[in-house]
Amino acid sequence: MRNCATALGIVGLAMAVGLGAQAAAPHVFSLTFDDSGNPGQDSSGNGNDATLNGGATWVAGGQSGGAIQFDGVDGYVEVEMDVPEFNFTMGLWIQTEDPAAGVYSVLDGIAGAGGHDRHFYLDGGNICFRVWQGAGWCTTTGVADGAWHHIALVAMDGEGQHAYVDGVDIGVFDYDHSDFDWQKRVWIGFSNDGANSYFTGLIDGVTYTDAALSQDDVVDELMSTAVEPQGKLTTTWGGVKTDYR
Ligand SMILES: [Ca+2]
Repeated sequence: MRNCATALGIVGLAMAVGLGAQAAAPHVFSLTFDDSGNPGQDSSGNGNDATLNGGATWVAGGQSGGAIQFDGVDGYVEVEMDVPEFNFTMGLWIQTEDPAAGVYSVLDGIAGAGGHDRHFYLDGGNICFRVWQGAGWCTTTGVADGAWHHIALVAMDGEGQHAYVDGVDIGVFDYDHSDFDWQKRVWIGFSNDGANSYFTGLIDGVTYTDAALSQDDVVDELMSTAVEPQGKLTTTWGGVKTDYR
């Protein structure tokens, strides 16, 4: 009986922890760009604030609240930190008409000097990814139509990569983690793998999460970071948004 009671206690504790954790995914950083006075503020609580560099400027009209506008020349947003190589999820909202833009990457030195990895980039308008030592891979999903699209990549140990656009599963790839463990910074609005390395357009709601999120979590925990009560998305995801902290 005593063992049974202990087991029940553990189950109860696990449920409590589970319930407590459901409100927010374990973001390494979460950038909403909503504060014009401090646009790089990390809202994850981890203090991994971003800096705006070159032709990257804050604008009021984002996917939700403010966003960052990138000039396609030398603009990028940087989070200078080490991020997980295993069981991670990267996500962000983009609005662009450049079919060959670099979008998001993890770098050693400035602009990828010394190594670069975990690329989001466009090729022929379609969203592509590369997690080293896996090869680059492209989906057949176009996102360079000038509309807002949410893009997420999940790397799950033993499973592989899953890509999502606007919450829809749009592709898988077998390499399940990154071997690039000497990186020092994350750049938003840039990828060495894009023919145009620097992004042209708007980016909002950027997350790096220390977990391989499910498709439901991508919708609940990533897309909602920037969803406001306006337009079509609210109708679709409004019930979910109220759970986000
Ligand atoms: Ca925003």
